[in-house]
Amino acid sequence: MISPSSGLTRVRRALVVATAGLLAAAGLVALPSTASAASTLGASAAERGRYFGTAVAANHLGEAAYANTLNAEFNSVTPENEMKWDATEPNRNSFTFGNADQIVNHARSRGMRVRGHTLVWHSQLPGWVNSLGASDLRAAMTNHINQLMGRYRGQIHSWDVVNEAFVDGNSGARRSSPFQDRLGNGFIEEAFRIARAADPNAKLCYNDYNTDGINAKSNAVYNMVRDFVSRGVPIDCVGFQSHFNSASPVPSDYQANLQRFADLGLEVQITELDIAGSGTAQANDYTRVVNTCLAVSRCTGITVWGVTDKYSWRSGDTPLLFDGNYNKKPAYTAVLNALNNGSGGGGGGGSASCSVSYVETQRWGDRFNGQVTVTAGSAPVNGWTVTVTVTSPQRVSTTWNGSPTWDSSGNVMTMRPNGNGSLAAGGSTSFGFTVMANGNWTAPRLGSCVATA
Ligand code: 9MR
Repeated sequence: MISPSSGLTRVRRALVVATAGLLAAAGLVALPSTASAASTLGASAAERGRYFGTAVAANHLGEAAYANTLNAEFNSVTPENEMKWDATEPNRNSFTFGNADQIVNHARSRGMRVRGHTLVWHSQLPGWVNSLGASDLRAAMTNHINQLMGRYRGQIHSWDVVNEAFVDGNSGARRSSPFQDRLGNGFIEEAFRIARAADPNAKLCYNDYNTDGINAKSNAVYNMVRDFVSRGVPIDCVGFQSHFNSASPVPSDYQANLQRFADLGLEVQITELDIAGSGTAQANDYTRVVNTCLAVSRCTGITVWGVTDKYSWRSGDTPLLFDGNYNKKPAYTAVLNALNNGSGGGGGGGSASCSVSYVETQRWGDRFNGQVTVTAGSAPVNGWTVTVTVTSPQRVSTTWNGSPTWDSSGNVMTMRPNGNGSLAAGGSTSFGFTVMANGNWTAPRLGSCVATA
């Protein structure tokens, strides 16, 4: 869903670009020959139509080096803790907005945008919320969303309406919380409906971690948001926190995962990025993340979870772009280069692209065969990923010329090459499958083709 304000922003941006082009043609301004002119994260991201943000803590804003780095480099901020329930409503219907106001004012007076984080979350909940029965809890959740979103109405570009509602692991199950346990599965949908009315111009996001690659948890989120989209439940975006370390590295199917959510018509945002480590390895991982967002046209921005290693929530680690003395790390340079389309190393993205087409090749009384052709763009590709979604109660009974994995519903097949997936520029390959119709003859839906260089 696209809010009127973002539509206007886009039109305005297009006009600015067109005007600059005319002036340049008339020799009135010098336009950079590439997008590499910008020298800060925010400005470089803006040239790619995206924001580059950071989590901010109000109690550090008085530190000159912190504020200077923030002000120079970033064009979006997320209050790290100041908008959470325990910070804003420590006692029922008694709201404290001082620290959140400080961050919002700091950001907006300097032209930075603000992400709201977070309205409904199992963590950092004051004790009184835990002791409410269902109808009181529903009233409290409604009031909390209305108060928070109402105070900052029109000032927040995206809100994390619900945060981390699914468990880790293979079950795809919901996490126990007062909301889940007392209001049931419908609490997420209820929260989004309340949020839409409270600030119709904010993008409404579901946000979670360990959902960055294709796995049981991200499949569960995918199924939920696809259902929301199909039933008109108001949702605009999905946040991928992207807290990475050696146990949870940048996934190889990161882009394919973001793309499948984008293919639902939703924005995707990288919301809490940090990557444990240092030096070149860390820089290369950051490059991959930036290239992933740049390769997904609906990926509208990246937020790192802190300005400096000095204050990272991962104490003892160095997961951010500025070191403890606010020096730019190799990871910083890698991010800036990637945003400026330089060669940041680490691969991913690049100019490799592919497209897909579908044809039904045969039909019987109870089933049909489908064939998907994958065609490389103007550069060679080394691999590709395509999602194929069938409509329940259809079932895919067999596949050929590809290596499939399935989501927990059994409706979404993620197909990758069987062995060597390289294609020459313009080259193509096909895979096929049989769909048991079970009375439903709807054609399968294809996600975008995602290529690796
Ligand atoms: O960075 C936040 C840290 O200062 C808090 O102590 C912690 C409390 O739960 O929350 C951290 O931020 C989390 C974010 O709100 C949601 N996703 C995971 C983040 C890191 O734990």
